[in-house]
Amino acid sequence: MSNKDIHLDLCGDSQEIAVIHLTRPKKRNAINDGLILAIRDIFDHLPATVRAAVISGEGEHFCAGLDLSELSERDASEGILHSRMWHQALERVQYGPVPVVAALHGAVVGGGLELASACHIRVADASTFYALPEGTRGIFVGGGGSVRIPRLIGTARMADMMFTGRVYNAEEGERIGLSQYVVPAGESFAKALELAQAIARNTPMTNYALMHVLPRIAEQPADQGFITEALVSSIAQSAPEAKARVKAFLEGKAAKVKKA
Ligand code: 1HE
Repeated sequence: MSNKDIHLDLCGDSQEIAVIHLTRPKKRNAINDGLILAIRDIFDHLPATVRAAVISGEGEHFCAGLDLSELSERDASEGILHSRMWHQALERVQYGPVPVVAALHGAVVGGGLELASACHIRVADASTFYALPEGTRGIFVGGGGSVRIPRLIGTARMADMMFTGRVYNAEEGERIGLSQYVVPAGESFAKALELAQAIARNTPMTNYALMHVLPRIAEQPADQGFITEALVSSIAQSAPEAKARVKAFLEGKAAKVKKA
């Protein structure tokens, strides 16, 4: 489905990185129905060459959340279907084919934070700020935020953001777990791309396990988590590519871990 509010580029020698730009800067990349469906479709149809993705927003802000101009006419049953449509789309981001790095700047608010939360790594630049204005607008998150955001920052912090309209800046966001990285203003896209390139060099099995198994283990009781971990680690280490990588290290042909 083509949509002028989103753009997909492929980059890297083997077209292994998908770069997905939200291109609706005049409306601060607010997400209307067409755009959420386009996000779903892009992740459903990523070319087979792609090993990692970056998502970013054009203009001064990453994303202003739900397009509020579409909200007023919806009744309760339409609201449920609308929320479920967001869930389906962001499920494709979180549990889609490849890890996704969000390059954040400016406003990451409401549904914009819900989109960022569905990504696997968030890189914020110094201009980034986070908020959940749904609370003060008399509505509630509907794009999976109540499930994903407490897992990043805890229920109490999310409730505070919604009760009081609290806004976190980039540094604070990293400290509480909204992003894993903070970089100077204007540099989040370059850093996100660098991370995506590193991710793309991992074995597909490792990336699959990190995306699809690790979050499930985190939800399991410990005794089930340990057995799931044992199964997955034995599958991963039996892959020929994993054996070749370990052998290369033992022969001094692979990079050592360097002090941070
Ligand atoms: C929008 C939206 C939007 C901007 N829906 N049109 N999200 C919010 O409540 C965030 C609302 N937006 C803002 O607080 C600000 O716009 C920003 C802090 C993001 C940016 O401020 P600024 O000064 O750069 O831009 P602006 O002048 O406020 O907005 C520029 C235009 O974008 C303006 O339209 P124009 O026709 O007057 O030019 C705004 O109306 C429009 N715009 N944000 C519609 N969100 C799955 S449930 C998710 C629940 C939610 O996400 S609730 C929404 C939360």
